[in-house]
Amino acid sequence: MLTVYSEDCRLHHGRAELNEGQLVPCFENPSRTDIVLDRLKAVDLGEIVAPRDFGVVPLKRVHDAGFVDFLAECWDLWTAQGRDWDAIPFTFGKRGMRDDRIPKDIDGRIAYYAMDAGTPLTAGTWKAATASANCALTAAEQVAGGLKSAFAACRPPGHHASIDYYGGYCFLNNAAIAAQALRDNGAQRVSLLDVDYHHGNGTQSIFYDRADVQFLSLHADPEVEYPYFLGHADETGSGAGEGFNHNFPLPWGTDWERWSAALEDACRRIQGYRPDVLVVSLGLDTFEQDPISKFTLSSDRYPLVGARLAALKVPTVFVLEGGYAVDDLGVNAVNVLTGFED
Ligand code: SP5
Ligand code: ZN
Repeated sequence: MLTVYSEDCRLHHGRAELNEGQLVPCFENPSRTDIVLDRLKAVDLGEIVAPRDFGVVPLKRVHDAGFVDFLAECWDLWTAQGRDWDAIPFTFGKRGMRDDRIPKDIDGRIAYYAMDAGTPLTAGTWKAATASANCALTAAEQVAGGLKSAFAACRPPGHHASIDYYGGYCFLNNAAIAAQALRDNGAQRVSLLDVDYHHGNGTQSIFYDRADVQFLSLHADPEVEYPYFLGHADETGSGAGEGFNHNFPLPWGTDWERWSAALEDACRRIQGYRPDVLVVSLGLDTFEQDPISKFTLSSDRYPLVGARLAALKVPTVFVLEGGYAVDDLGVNAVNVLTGFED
């Protein structure tokens, strides 16, 4: 399988995130894709190519233009205040406040555009986030051009980033950007399956009122897990998009038996939709040893995930999302891909 990766993805490197009341080293760091790349090379999965630069136009097809411009200039505005630590919000707009007004001050603007205090923005974030989106766009372009599948080894990840906010370690929604580009290049229907442990709130929001992109997500129940405010089963789409959004919230401790039953359900819905192309938001934080997650999938299950997706017989773009058990992330990600190819 073709892999798309850029060394620029390493340039986003937050120092710390707020976790359980403490600033701790970021779970989402450059070693994640290093280990994925090492494993890809070890099993000789296929060619690894650098992405092409698509510019900002495809980013603004799914994201608000002011939001994209803010991500590009945030670090300069932050450092202009004499700061040299990561940019992190310390407040957020809440119910009943004027949450649609964009403040002038940099701390106010970060409060407006960020969804959490776990996603530091650093000197290299814009370069890394655009490189990450370009990886997804390049993989999508290759699949649109006739490849059966391709893997975008993206970081930072993307599925929590919505139309006009970032968070959950995500800045630009790589999978959504790829899905929109596939639509713009001739695909009539795109299915976007999100198997990350966390609900893909950003992706859901981007396509919620549309019938041309079907969104399906298997994730920990938002009653008990981040992102808390989206991902319930009764979120089925709105307007023209009614019936094209499918959430499968699952309890803490979900094992392979329960998880794979939900995957089967999702796959049947994909089959019924008859997509021209499938985009998979490939999070590996469902793994039993993941440090921030509570599902119990073991490494030997991931080839079965790939095999089930291959049985759909739809051209497939894999986009890397979460997964923080760094030592095993390479094996688990590549297990899905080899399971798909076998
Ligand atoms: C792409 C992706 O997987 N993003 C995940 C972002 C999760 N950020 C919040 C992590 C919180 C960890 N603390 C767990 C406390 C549970 N009560
Ligand atoms: Zn996740």
